[in-house]
Amino acid sequence: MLIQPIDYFLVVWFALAAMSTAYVAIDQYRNNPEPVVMKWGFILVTLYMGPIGLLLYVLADKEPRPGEHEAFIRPLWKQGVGSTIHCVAGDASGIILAAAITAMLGLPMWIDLIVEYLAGFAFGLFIFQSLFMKSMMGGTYRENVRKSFVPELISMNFMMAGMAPVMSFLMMGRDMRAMEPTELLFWGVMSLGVIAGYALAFPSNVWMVARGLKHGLMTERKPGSRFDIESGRSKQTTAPHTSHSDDRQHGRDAKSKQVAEYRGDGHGGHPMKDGHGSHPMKTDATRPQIAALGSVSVIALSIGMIAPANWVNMALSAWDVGGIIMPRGMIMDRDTPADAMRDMAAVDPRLVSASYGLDSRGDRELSYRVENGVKVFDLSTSVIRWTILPGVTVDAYAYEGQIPGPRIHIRQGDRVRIKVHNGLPEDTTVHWHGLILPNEMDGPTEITQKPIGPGGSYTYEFTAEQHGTYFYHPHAKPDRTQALGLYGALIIDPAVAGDEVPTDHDYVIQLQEWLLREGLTYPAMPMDGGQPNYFTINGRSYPATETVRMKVGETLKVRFIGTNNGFIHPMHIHGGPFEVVARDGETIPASARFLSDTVNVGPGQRYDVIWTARRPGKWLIHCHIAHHTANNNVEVNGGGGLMVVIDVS
Ligand SMILES: [Cu+2]
Repeated sequence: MLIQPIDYFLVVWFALAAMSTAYVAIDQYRNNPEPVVMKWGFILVTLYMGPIGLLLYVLADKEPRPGEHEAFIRPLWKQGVGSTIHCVAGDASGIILAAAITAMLGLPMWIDLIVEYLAGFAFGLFIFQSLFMKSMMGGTYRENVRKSFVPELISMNFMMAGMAPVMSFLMMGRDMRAMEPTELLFWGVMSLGVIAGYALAFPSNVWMVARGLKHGLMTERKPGSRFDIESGRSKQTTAPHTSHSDDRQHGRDAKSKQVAEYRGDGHGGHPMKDGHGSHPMKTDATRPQIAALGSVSVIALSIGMIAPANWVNMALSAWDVGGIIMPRGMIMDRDTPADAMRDMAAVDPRLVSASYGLDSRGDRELSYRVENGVKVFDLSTSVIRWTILPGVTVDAYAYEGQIPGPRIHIRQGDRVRIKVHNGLPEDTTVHWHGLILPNEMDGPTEITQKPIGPGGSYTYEFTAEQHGTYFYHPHAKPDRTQALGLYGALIIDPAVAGDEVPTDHDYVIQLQEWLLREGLTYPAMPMDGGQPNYFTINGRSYPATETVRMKVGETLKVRFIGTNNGFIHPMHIHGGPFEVVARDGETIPASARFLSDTVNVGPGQRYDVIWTARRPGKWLIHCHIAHHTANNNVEVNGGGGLMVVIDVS
């Protein structure tokens, strides 16, 4: 599923890469006169580098017209391209294969890099470089491995110097889907890494080709093959030499002249008419030059492998954090643990099992059945998409598919049994906030009970001894899971009707903070990167909140519940003071009740207040932190977020 803009780009990229690769593969076999190992080099590199691989192929290697390959590939830069291609084909194949395997095995990033380097070097040396050399120069495989070792080492070092930091920073960046081989993003990062590695390895390859340390491109026209255009042509098709280094080199190689009309040491195509042409490759590079280049390559490699560890936690693996997306602005240090990252990660939109529009409201009374005098409730959790404003949805964790969760409305003295089923991708438990009950029914995970794992169940049973305004919420990672929507009201009517302060209307207000960015929902929390930008009352932001309708002279009981995690919300009602009649479920004795127009509702707190409609009109209930009455800083119809209108007629 495409959930980020980068995903759309990657679809385009890989479609182009597939077409480019198909073209190069077909053209190599139909039209291009070069050795098989080189054909495969370009095919693989085009697979990894997409349209860029295709560009390199047509600019540097593809025979423009029959018979021109030898002359076409002669320029030094093209020879450098060829040399880099067969390095990258081998190295990148090893690195990518190793990256996919280490990710699936859950090895930490720093071990991944070492395994990838070794695999890349082995692939490059034992397969591409040595086979290429052998097809070029003949001789034994072992001999060619020995001769290829130093040039391959230098090239591989630069290749990995480019590829390693790209992998480290992007795989361990905000969008850690890049760590999962099952995600398109993983392959996108690999492609970008190969491009960076290619760019870094190219200059050293040009030099090594120029100095006869590596071979670049060559032409192969096997007698009788479709590329055998030699018969009927004179020898000049096999390219005259142009550079002075050629002449110098040729003096030395005089003995092999009749075999190799053109040296393959860098500047030209090698005719290989018989398909077995071979000649010794001589280098004029000095040992100090090779040693100096080698040491620079080692430094580049060290920087590429080690420098990212200054910023990202290289001890983490794909098993730890693969697939998660972090909020912008979260401080992720080199020692930020995986748990901290998972705690703040976005809800995976692909886990959403149901979507609800503005026509669905939360806080609906939960129905029950009576079994042997016990009220039995079912309460299940799942991942849903919930609409908080027209066109604005959050991906939430919800009880019974609603935000807030369903209201559990019982009577003091009731025996209740609540069967909780966990449909979330992570642990949960339920805590019955403020209730006096048996310890094992209280909910704190690992303290009074084992967590309810994904797909698991747990049955809570207790007798409601108190009455008043309560609520329930998870006590397994509430930092994350309550912030994502797990909360619901628990309203207990008194056994004795006189214990209730009577009013004409009764309205429950459950507060919540949300962090919604770029189509992803993160658990809002008071820390860097976690600050909320949307706020809801009963699962809606103003102007999508409900309107309370009443008449002049009527009374309204507002039950504020701090179901949110992060802020103390100063809840204020316009149109005159209200009377605070209960706090945290406990009714305040008549003599101690007090008038106020604002109550600070902290997380977990409840206030029952009674407001009288003194005058007709529209009177507001709202939070007095002004930012909490805006929707992502936008005010619509006079506000947003934590606002409810009381319409008095
Ligand atoms: Cu507030």
